[in-house]
Formats: sequence, C-alpha cells, structure tokens
Amino acid sequence: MFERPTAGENALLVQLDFGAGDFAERFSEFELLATSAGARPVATITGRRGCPDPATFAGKGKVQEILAAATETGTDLVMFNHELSPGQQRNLEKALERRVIDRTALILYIFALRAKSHEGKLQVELAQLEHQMTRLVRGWTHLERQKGGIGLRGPGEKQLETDRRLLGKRVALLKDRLKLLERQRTVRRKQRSRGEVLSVSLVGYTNAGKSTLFNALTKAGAYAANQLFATLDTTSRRLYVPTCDLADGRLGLSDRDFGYRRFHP
Ligand SMILES: Nc1nc2c(ncn2[C@@H]2O[C@H](COP(=O)(O)OP(=O)(O)OP(=O)(O)O)[C@@H](O)[C@H]2O)c(=O)[nH]1
Ligand SMILES: [Mg+2]
Repeated sequence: MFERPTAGENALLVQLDFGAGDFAERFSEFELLATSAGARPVATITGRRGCPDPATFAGKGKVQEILAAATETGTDLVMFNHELSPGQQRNLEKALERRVIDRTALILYIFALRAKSHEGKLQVELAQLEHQMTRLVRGWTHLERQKGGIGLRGPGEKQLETDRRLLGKRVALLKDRLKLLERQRTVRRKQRSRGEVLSVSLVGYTNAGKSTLFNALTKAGAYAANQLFATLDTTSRRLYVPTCDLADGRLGLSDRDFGYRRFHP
C-alpha cells in the first residue's frame, strides 16, 4: 500500500533554501537519508525561496526544472527534504507524473526497514498509516475528478471511503495492541527498579555512536553502521562494572565481577 522506494531505485533529491539553518549540512544528511532508504541519488535540484509555494511547495518554475531533470535522468522517484502538505504532494505528483516522497515518508520508510521488535514494527506501521491517511486521495485524483465533475463523486471516491474506513480500523487495532505492550513494559521496568539495578540510558542523535559505545561497554553485538536510524529499537543489556577495592584504593577486576552485582552508590 505504501509508496516506498524499491531498493537501489534512482531518486532525484530536492532541497530548497529558505535562509534558515546550514544548507550544506542539511543536504548531506538528506543524501544519507536517501541512501539509508536504499535509493541511489542521481540528480539534485536546489534553489532559494522566501517561503514555500502553497500549491507546489517549490513553485512553478522549479517544478519544471525538476521535471526536466527527472526526464533527462530517467528518474521515477522525487524526494523532498521538506514536509509537504497532502495538497502539495498531490499537485507535485500530478505535475511531475512521478512518485513524490516527503521527508517524513522517507524517514518512516527507513524506520520500517529497520524496526526489528514487535513493538517497534507496530509503532512504525501506526505512524505510516497516520501519515498516509490524509494522503489517500492520491492515485485516483486527477483522473476521477476530471471524468466525474458533478459533485466529484465517482467510483474512486467510494473506494477512497472504503480505504479510509479500513485504515481507521487498523489504526484503532494498532493503538490497542501498543497500549497493551506499553503496560507490559511498565511492569518490566518496575521489576528492574525493585531489583536495585542501576539503569543507564544512552541517548543521542542518530549516527552519533550510541550502538558503538553500547557494544564497547556490554559486548552486545548491536548493529552499528554509518547509516541513519541503523538501530531503531531500544535494547538493554547488563553491564558488569569492575569493583573498587576501597581498602587499598585500587580499581581492579576480581572473580566477583563476573557474577551479578548489586550497585551500591
Ligand atoms: N570517528 C568516530 N566514529 C565513530 C565513533 N563512534 C562511532 N563511530 C562511527 O559512527 C557510525 C555510527 O555509529 P552507531 O554506533 O551505529 O551510531 P548510533 O548512534 O547507534 O546510530 P543509529 O542507530 O543509526 O541512530 C559508525 O560508522 C561508527 O563506526 C567515534 O567515537 N569516533
Ligand atoms: Mg544505533
């Protein structure tokens, strides 16, 4: 159902400069996002604007430029490093006659590739459905609207209503399941805190090196790579800390370190 890039698919990258933030830095992150999604960036369109065009985000002239570049390079997929409104995305797809993916859809697609745990997969599916629901009008839009006209109700509209209802049901189901999983997680967390085990969390931006540090500390073997959102699910492992022998002030390992130890601050 989702309009995902196929692995190794050529993509045209679009990033516009509205005068805020470091353009080059944002662009290199965008390239990494695109390749993390398995796409192959083949062309880039950039430009400056005061503010987004309400109808097409990029503006008429820029859309023509994108179309020409996509045609020239034979690219079927256009990625925007921006949030697009459902209307903007629809207008762009119509004008470009190509799939258009915005930054949120791109990130959610990577999440879908990476989520490993049951809970992670449910969370990603829910986020994708919620992003998709407002954009369902796509596909049939211009064709049905042009054909129908009167009241804009045609078979496409009916299909759309059915799709919306089905998606709504799936969203409710996913929310219920996630609520249950969250309750189970709360129980596990309480058990951990009752066991007087000190918990340490590694928090940081994607690709900052959390998994690498985690592996160095716990020998866990978590996947670490120069990719955005390489590991998505939270993981916890026990870490055994060396004892500090206060009598002679030495810090050293002893046999005791290899068993379970309570932490005394
Ligand atoms: N130069 C340098 N590179 C590092 C260091 N720590 C990790 N890296 C590299 O940075 C990249 C990302 O590391 P990860 O450990 O996967 O990063 P992460 O924070 O878990 O990232 P995500 O799971 O993608 O959010 C890998 O290519 C690592 O080899 C470091 O201290 N110095
Ligand atoms: Mg990681």
